[in-house]
Amino acid sequence: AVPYNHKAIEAKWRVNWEKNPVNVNDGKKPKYYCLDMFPYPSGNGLHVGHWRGYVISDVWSRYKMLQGYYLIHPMGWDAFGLPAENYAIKMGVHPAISTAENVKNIKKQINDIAAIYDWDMEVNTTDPEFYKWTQWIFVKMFKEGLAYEKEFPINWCPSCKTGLANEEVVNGCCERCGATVTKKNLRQWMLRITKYAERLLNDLDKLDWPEKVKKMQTDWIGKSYGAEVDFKVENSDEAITVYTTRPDTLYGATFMVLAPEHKLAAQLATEENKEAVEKYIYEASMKSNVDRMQDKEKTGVFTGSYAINPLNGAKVPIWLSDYVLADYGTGAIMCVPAHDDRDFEFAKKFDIPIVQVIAKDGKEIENMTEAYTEAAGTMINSGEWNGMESAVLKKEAPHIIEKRGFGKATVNYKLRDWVFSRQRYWGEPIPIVHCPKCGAVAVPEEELPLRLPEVESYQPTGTGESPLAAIDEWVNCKCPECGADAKRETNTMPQWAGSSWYFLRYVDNHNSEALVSREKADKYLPVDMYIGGVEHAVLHLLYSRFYTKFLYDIGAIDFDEPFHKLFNQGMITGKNGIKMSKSKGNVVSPDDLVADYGCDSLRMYELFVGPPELDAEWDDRGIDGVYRFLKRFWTLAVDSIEKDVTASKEMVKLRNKLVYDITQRLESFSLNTVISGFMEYNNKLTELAKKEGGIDKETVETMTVLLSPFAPHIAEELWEKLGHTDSVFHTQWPCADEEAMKDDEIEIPVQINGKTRAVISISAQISKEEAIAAGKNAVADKLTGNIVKEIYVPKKIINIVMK
Ligand code: ANZ
Ligand code: ZN
Repeated sequence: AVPYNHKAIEAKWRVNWEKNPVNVNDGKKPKYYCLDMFPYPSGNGLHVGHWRGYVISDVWSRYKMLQGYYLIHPMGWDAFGLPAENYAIKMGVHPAISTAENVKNIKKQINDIAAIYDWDMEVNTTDPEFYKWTQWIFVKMFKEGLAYEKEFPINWCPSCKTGLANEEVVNGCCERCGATVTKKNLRQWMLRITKYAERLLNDLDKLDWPEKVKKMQTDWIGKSYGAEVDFKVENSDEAITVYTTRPDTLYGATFMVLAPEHKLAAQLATEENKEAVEKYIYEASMKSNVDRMQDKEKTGVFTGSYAINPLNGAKVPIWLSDYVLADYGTGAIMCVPAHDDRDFEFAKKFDIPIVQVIAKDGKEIENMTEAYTEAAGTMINSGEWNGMESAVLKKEAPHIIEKRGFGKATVNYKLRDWVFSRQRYWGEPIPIVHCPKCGAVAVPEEELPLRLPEVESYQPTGTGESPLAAIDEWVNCKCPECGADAKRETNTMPQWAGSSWYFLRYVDNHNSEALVSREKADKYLPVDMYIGGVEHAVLHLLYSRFYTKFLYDIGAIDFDEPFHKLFNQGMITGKNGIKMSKSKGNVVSPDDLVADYGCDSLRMYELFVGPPELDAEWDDRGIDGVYRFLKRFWTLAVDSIEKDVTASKEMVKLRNKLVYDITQRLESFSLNTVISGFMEYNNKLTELAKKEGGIDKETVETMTVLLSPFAPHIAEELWEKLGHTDSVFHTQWPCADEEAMKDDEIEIPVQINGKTRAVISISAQISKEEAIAAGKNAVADKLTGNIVKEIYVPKKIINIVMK
């Protein structure tokens, strides 16, 4: 037979597919939307790690096409953000120019994967025709009261010289550059994502997402039930409201701590504590939230004032400490050192009494060495609550407190509003005008897009103003409402802005009237399958859900969750599990592998390296195994096509098992075992072919179709050799005939000491052990003695010898 020539075959089909695209919308097929997380067009090029996700999504897409769907499988560019801007600063090239250059290069490299993207749908977040709608969404949010200004100490990256959202701070460091995050008091644009907290939490139930990701979002939203309790300040009219999730421990509150930023903090200081208190407040203002929460020695200062525990009238000292955050709960807590770790540590350090109120086995602990933090046990030292189960009381206490009039039951969320402004150049200008009379006014919708102007210096100023602030002719404008002299907002949006809704735009990417027409949205959205890295589990996926819900609420679309199913692929790493990166010098380029083995082999090898959801270490050498498999199947197929063999019963059975197994593995996303399955079945087919002089045409066809999502070029070539004039992707994914898969059944007698006691029917292919087990099972009640021998004459008889 003609040898397998991957170069010629792949070149041929690229040209053919270009001329006759295989994914066609006939208006009758149902749609299937399979989306990749769109890339940032960096100048570094694609390595074999990048291929993995694209191959996974392409395999899934082609499989869906073969199941009769019209495929929506677009690609675009998330192109605003720091790398392009930093490059501009270094090289003096406008970010738009370097971005366009990078897009061109990466697009070429993505084409090498032979993924079936519909480039007519391409979007780029930096295109004014795209960001017009990013700005439009902001204006709508502003008009709905969801975008607002606030001055407060935000997370500040001193290296990127910009503010960051909470989600962008990882262990106290900038998610992007790793610098230690500090605090800066700045006027910010905020998005009221907290208004959606409950829906964002509840609707997770609707989603077919990995449990791990759902849990991360659940934890991030952080819903908790508790109570707000009012403590009167002694000798004053003031009261302090604390937020607690453990109102059951109220009798154990031996002190109280306020965040240094609490509005009463300075005021509570008595004359002799004044100086220490003011110094402490100043020092805390210089630290970041994460610094404050981290495990290190507690600091604090006593104000000199006392509060009254409303339940038992006890006098509790009021302290300030930076372990209490200003923007969580009420910024003040009641401290129960016996049952909270941080309070325990604080009480030990400052010698404050510790009163145990929950006893695990009804016994009070002599000398507590650590807090007992579980809500399990009976109440002690708690007046009328003594003897109650703490778990029960935990639920009832908020209502008791509410009834007695010194507080109320509450629900609290960890989720904060989204800090949405960045003090950088390369982002969407926030479409707001500041008017001395009207305040913040939205740029009229018909004037969008508000284009990003050219600047001389992209350098971040570090002052908290973006470089746009330096362009007078852009900044100075007229108020859209009253016509007075006004100034433009000079902050830009975070990179997440465009990626929060881009998936809606693909299906109507040239629409100048709407971000997507309702007609197209109804027809082609939402996304059925979303594929990308797990690093976006909170940030991008939470923001996208928020945007989608907002657009649903204003009637722009008719669904309120963007991504029905989510798959997170693991990373391909270099040796020893180290992330592939240019700086580590361990990047494997796909180019040589494609040249030596072909695109089909590399695609299959990307899947063969391990379970797709797990990280996998790359080793070039393994690709040879996949390549040899393709060569063997090619030879078997081409030889068989020439011969026209009739299928035996065994061949039909093997063919159907093949379909059944591969489909099952594919459906469960076990893509690495699909590839090993192909290899195993190819061996079995080859064995059988030796006996029967080849494999029949239908079996060749079946294997070819099954292989086509994985190795589209070779499949298309064989499909043509099989005599088809249409693309393999226009046929149907085969269906296993379960009847034909069944092994032949035979009836055989089961004897005990030579006497037939039962007749059972078993598969002819069954092993000796299985046959004997089935036989013993059938006569179990008669096996009363010691079995000395078990005999199985294949397909004839089972005999059990007993003493
Ligand atoms: C008394 C108490 C007793 C508490 C006890 C815990 C255990 P989550 O579940 O994370 O919402 N807290 C409240 N506001 C705080 C703030 N601004 N900064 C730091 N800590 C704050 O945690 C709620 C608990 O964290 C609250 O319940 C409060 O301490 C503390 F045995 O109140 B608890
Ligand atoms: Zn005005």
